[in-house]
Amino acid sequence: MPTVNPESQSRIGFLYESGWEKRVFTDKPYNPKNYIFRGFFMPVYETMNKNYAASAQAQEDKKCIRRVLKLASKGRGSVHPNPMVGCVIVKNGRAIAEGYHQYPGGPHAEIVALRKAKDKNISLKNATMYVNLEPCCHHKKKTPPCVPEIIKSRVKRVVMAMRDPNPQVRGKGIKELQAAGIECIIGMHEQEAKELNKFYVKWITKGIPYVLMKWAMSLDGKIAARTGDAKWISCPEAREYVHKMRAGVDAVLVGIGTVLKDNPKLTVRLGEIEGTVPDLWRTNRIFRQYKNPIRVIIDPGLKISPEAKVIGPEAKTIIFHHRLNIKAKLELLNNNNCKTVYLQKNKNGTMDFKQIMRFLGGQNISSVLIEGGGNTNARALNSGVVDEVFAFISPKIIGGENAITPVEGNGISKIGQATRLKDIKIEKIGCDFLLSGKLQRGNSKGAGINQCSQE
Ligand code: AOF
Ligand code: ZN
Repeated sequence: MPTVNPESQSRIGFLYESGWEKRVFTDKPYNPKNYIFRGFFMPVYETMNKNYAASAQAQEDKKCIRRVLKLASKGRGSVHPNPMVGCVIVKNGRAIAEGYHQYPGGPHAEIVALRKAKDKNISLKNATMYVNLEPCCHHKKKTPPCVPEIIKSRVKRVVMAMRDPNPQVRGKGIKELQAAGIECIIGMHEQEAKELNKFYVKWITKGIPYVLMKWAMSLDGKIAARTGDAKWISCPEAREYVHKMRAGVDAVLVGIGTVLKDNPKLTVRLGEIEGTVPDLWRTNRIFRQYKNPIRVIIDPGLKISPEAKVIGPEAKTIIFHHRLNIKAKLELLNNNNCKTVYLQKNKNGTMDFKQIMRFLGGQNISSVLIEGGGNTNARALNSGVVDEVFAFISPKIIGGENAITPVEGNGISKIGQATRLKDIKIEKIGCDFLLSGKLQRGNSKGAGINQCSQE
């Protein structure tokens, strides 16, 4: 299996450098108001003064939070829709226990670390707990809340990167810790923490998944030759990168056009490797490092064949359609690891991506990778559901006015109306380039691409 440079995964799997210092370590005279984070109702500035910022303690805290973020990221692809959370407990300058949240329903990172410390019989009096997300305090969920256990452990401080945006927590965990006399420091490496858990943050606050869109094109902007042949525009390393992206999301979405043309499987094919993630899917007794995403097909006319490779035991498939009176076919599909979902067409005569995303969010799907053809991509962009675009660019020239491009439809009439990306990154992946960026909000609808045909 070819290896992928871990550095090249920064957008999907690794960290950005901190913006935290800029906000907290200022040269301005100390003013408590500067240290109250916007919208937060509790003063957390006691420890955010200049003395703290310049202290060896602050440097130590930052280092530990960086370790916590790394630990947390080990849960990528297996904890969703839960957040990735890591925890380190430090006493007298020594890390005595650490852990991370491994799978939904499993113990939270704090509990894993607390249990390890307990096994070692170490008193946590005067210890500091580091965690990238505010500890949970709510009930009516799979596991008991962490805050009471943290209070019982008698740690002195809890340093965290960000508040939990879950409306059931959002500051209440901190409040309970502070009420028990535990010092809380909030906002350390906050930007990285939010980036790490961007799927969770969007899903838990908006109820819809974070949407990535990926395409692979030639230097002249074609995703296939005029005959439809597309195997392979991108190099093996770039294709492997896409499999890693699939392994990191909850669902992969394509239109029926792609299914009929390419008959893809849309599974993760990185080999079954003995890994650290338990066999959540109970497919066999071998530990799998990667899970397959749910496959989502937009198929208005329900043209899909039950023999298609996107249907089968390897992964679940959700098919959105608007056909009535086809009971036999629906039964056949539904008995084959599929869920068929009837959706009304919208006023443009196409399926409403917003509705699709709301449905998927309701199924606990917190991230979707769109690997559509040009029409699916156009409609998804036009509906404003896309958060981030990944364009693999291969140094090949295909040519041909009938060779399709990554975003079809009518397009815009004025360049000023173009959909823009921000936070651009360019990476070299094998012999291809990957240009990725987030969609600028308020400008995410490419005008005119709504009139493309249904794929
Ligand atoms: C933490 N540490 O490791 C995680 C947290 O269903 P449950 O019991 O796993 O609870 C999920 C919720 O708990 C999730 O929505 C988020 O608010 C919090 N996740 N919190 O302190 C962790 N995974
Ligand atoms: Zn918890």
